[in-house]
Amino acid sequence: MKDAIELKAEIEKILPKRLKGVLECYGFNLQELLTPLKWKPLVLIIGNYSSGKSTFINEFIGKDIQRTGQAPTDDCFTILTAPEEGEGPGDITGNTVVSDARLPFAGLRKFGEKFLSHLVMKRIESEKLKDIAIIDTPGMLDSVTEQDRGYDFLGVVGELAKLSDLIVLMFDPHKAGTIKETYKVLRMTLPVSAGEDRVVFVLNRIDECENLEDLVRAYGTLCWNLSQMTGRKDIPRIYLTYAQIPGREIPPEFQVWEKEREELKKALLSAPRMRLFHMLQEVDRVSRQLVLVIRAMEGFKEHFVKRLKGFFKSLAVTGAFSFLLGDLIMHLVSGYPEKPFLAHLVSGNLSVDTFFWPVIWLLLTIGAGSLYFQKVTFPRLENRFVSAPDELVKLESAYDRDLWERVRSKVVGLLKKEARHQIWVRHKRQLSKVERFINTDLQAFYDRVKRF
Ligand SMILES: Nc1nc2c(ncn2[C@@H]2O[C@H](COP(=O)(O)OP(=O)(O)O)[C@@H](O)[C@H]2O)c(=O)[nH]1
Ligand SMILES: [Mg+2]
Repeated sequence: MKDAIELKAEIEKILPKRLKGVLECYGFNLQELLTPLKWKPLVLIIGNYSSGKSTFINEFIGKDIQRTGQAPTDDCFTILTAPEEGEGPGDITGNTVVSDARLPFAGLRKFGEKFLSHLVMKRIESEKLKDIAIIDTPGMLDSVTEQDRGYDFLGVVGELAKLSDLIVLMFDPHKAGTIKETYKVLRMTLPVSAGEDRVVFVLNRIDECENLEDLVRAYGTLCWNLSQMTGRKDIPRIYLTYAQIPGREIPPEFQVWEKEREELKKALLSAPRMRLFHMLQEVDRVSRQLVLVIRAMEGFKEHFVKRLKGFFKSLAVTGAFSFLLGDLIMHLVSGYPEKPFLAHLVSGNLSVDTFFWPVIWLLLTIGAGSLYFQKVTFPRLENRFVSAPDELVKLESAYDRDLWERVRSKVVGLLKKEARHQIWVRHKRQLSKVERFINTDLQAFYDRVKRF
């Protein structure tokens, strides 16, 4: 944990030093990047109602804190943690939680008062909760009743998942796989690179299976449902667990799984280490998003330069024409001036005065041309890429394509707001700054975390 705190401090110091200017240049917010890294490592526990989430948490802490029961007993999101130094135990309301600048939960405010009245933080004296916080969640119900909650339940889960370092997804044999929606939210909010390593799957309450045959069937169903949801061909590890309920005999053939419960608890304690990876992945992801935005802006600049060159070429041609022929046309239309420039040129009779009209025509052409470029050509270019930003970058990997999805709107926003400014930015220099950061600083951090 000490290493984690040190490393975090270093990242927080080096990020602004290396990237602040670049981030700001492209509309990224450094603070936004640092928020998920605030405070303690977080463990989020989600799953069906009465799959045994609260029972497991109580067992982990060693105290009966959370209410448990067969019916959907608890409809609150509860953040459980030990009090900070100088603070006592007690409950803190949702409103206070989202207002506390030391905590990373400010982003939850947007889900409204109704949600905030279902958010609480419980400060409990517990050694286990010193270095981590656990979030207990109300169970998922079926989708019809989901709407009755009065707030965007899945939105909240997604927001919390983004902040969490470890996500425990708990099922029970009766409802193995009814949380497809949740899984979709998880996939959408978690960084691609986080992969599944941040998600732990648990099939709980296995003691309620009649016999081994029944258990194998439940396990098979869950695997099937998971593969449907994840699209993965391999099966992730699924912890098979049960709680020791007083007065309930565990059939001997199930006792081989007893140790899985302990392993799951150990996995929770690995959250601080996961936090380090999470932190680096987060920084990694944003840096790579930044790279894509810079490449898009460089792409835009290149298109602009190409247009500009074309513009200069045609300006040179029309300029030469109007220089030579402008006053000739005037002469043909109105008889004035008496002797056009071309006639002077042919007779070799040139003086400063003979250049008056050609220069006027040349300046007029340049003026009109620039105006056209500014008012017509440039906005057209801008509009073209606002409606087709994908043409700005070539995406080589699936990872890049996924990142691009998340920054596309940012690119469009930049084009709409400050396309003219972006033309003057030296993107290549900015790009090499970010790439240097990814390849040296970030790599060094990764190497260190791997050694922990
Ligand atoms: N048989 C059995 N019952 C369990 C197990 N875990 C929890 N329960 C019971 O299931 C009910 C729901 O548990 P709870 O922890 O409230 O579920 P939650 O809604 O997911 O928080 C309670 O009555 C628990 O006693 C288990 O592993 N085996
Ligand atoms: Mg509960």
